[in-house]
Amino acid sequence: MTSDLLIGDYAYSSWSLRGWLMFDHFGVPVRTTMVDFASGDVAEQMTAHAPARTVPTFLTPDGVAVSDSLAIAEEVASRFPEADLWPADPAARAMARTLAAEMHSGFAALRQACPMNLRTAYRDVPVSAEVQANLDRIEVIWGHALDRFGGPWLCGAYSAADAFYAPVAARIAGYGLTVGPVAAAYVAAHLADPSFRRWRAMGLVQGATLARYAKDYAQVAWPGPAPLAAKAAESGVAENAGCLYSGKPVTHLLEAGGRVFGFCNAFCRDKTLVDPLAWTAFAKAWNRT
Ligand SMILES: N[C@@H](CCC(=O)N[C@@H](CS)C(=O)NCC(=O)O)C(=O)O
Repeated sequence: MTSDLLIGDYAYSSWSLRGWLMFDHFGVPVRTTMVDFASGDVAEQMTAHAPARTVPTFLTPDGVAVSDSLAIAEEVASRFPEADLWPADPAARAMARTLAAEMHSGFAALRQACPMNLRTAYRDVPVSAEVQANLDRIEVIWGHALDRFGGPWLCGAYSAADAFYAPVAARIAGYGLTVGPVAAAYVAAHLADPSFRRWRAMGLVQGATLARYAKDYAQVAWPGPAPLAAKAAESGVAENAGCLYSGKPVTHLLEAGGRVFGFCNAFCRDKTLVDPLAWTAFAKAWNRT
């Protein structure tokens, strides 16, 4: 059964990214509906699901609106135990829950000063004492967990704790904040993570650019791995007979490395051309010789 998740804008909604990663990164199918931040009040757009009033909100098949990322983690973990959201090892699980909880209730200065914005990256960003204290604490807890459980993710394999820190990593990278080599490697792992890249790719092609998230700092290129170069094509014959994602008739084309691939709508073509190899079906087709 497919789950339903209400999300905010891909580029700006850090809590939505966390909620969505609880599904996407763990292979739990999810159908998303966007509550558009450009269209006014979030709660007003969610009156059908009241008393929920924030995104992400997981709509359970039995009619509960689970409207908090930590609760979503627990509900997905309970309803889809085979997804292994939390580590199986009791010590790693205890640490993962501790880290997720500290993120969920903490780091207000960093969150306030550096709102997530996946559409740009900055340099020479001033760092207040409060933000530096948050960064210092983040380095301590990340370093402790990575050392104890051996990485590459906080508690070994990717867990819900990492989903909670994905937007933190995006802020550190996007605002060019200085951290030590261990934390920097963990941030880089998030930027290279295909799930994170898929979310960001959707953020670059859907939703308005909102002035309220813009900061007046010098902008730089996004610091993640360089994507495979691709562009929209007006003509050509796709290698794949049906859309790479739906199997439906091809209406939109993408060209990469002199090869043409087809999709059944503009959004799926466009999200793919931003970062083609983040998309499993594209990567499979690309690697087919
Ligand atoms: N504690 C909530 C926070 C959710 C939250 O604040 N979401 C923001 C978007 S990132 C929101 O819906 N804001 C709309 C509003 O507060 O009106 C969680 O963990 O999910």
